[in-house]
Amino acid sequence: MSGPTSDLFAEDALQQPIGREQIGEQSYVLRGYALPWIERLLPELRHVLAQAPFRQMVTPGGFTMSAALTSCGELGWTTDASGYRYSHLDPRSQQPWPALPDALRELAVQAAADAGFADFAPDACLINRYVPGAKMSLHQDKNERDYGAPVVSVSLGLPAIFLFGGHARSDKPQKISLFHGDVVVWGGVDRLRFHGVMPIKEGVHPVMGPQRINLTLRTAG
Ligand code: MD3
Ligand code: FE
Repeated sequence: MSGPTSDLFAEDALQQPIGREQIGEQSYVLRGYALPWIERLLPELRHVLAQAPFRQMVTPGGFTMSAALTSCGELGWTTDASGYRYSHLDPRSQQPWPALPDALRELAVQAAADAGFADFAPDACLINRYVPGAKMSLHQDKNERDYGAPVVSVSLGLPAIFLFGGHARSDKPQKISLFHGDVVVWGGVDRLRFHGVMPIKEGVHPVMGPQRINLTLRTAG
């Protein structure tokens, strides 16, 4: 058989729908998954950023992070001298974080379901902005209450090389390229794996300009 039906699967033996790449036991890259949502997402993102602008945070160890960040949703992620944590108020404005936008929530819930995680209920979205040269060192995400819930990320703008390590910091990470519109879902046994982002290369994205923005949705509370 030929045509669109047989083309649904990139590799018959693996039974992977085209555009879905398994990168861990319970982790998938959904290539271009966010592209049909982009026209709704970008105005939502602009609205969030007007209320809660990007800021560079200082880690408890005294280092200024090269990625600038902000949040939306019930809980936002912050760091200062006393540690990393989620909070209901933006420390900059002393106001609640902007609400989690509708299209962003729908996209994340559908992506999670397509990757095998039904009933994802995100309450936090961390937004990272990387200019060329910015990176994120290898780390684990351990501030969320329930590791049973997956993490869904949406990549926008300049490409990145994502580092996907193991459960020990010393495990050699795999390198995975992420492009504008890619969505990644991590969960289950992969939820506590070390991960990071290599320094972003110089460039100008036709839609997003000279930056990469990553939206990470989680169940934090
Ligand atoms: C993999 N952000 O915000 S995607 C982070 O591209 C973060 O901005 C990166 O790591 C970025 O914490 C990577 C998000 C991500 C989040 C949680 C994970 C990847 C993960 C948990 C386990 C494995
Ligand atoms: Fe992380």
